[in-house]
Amino acid sequence: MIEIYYHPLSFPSLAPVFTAEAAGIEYATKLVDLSKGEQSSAEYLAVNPFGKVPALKDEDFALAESASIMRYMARKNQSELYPEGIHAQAKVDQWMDYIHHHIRTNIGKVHFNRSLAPMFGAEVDEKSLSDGLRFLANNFPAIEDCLSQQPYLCGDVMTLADIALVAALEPIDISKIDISEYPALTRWLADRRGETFYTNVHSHYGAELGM
Ligand SMILES: N[C@@H](CCC(=O)N[C@@H](CS)C(=O)NCC(=O)O)C(=O)O
Repeated sequence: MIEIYYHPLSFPSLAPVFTAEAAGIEYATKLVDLSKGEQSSAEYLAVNPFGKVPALKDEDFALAESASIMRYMARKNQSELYPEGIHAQAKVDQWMDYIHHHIRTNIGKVHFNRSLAPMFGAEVDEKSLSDGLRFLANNFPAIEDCLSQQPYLCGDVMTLADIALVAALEPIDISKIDISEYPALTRWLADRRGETFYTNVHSHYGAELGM
């Protein structure tokens, strides 16, 4: 059975977990306790040499990087989440890249400075915080525009791109990132969070740790 090494507060980790749920793939999660530095243990580095979560093990095959893991699982199971065809897959890839570089990275900046730094006594970087908020304001409109015209990022059916976006948006509540000025995105997120691929994992981000 596929094993997904993860931490529940790591939103990159949640993307492959949501993918496995949405694709109906049997999987087990293995907690990597980042607070204890388990990501740097020799045992874990043998699975993910980058020392980060998530990682996947499928028998003897090990893989790092959330987007690569998502594609691997979808391809292996011929899931419609990564529809066949060079153009269809390129569009999914396009949105996954956009979400990774322009949404997830900037949510990470805001989340770190508003939630994680105070939680762990780290220094808040005000410039990084304001950059994150500014870049999000620049990049959310493209998503709003897309979702106001069609039900999912790549058209009429859910794909890996949508799952990547759900995972990227996980910390917005705890880190008070307001998306209410984007009504299509707000509605879309509420709908996705009501689906079993999400509710089978948790009720909300941080629920596993009583947050
Ligand atoms: N590009 C990677 C990012 C993974 C990542 O940054 N994971 C963080 C948790 S969100 C991590 O493991 N940090 C531990 C460390 O850097 O020591 C992916 O998408 O899988």
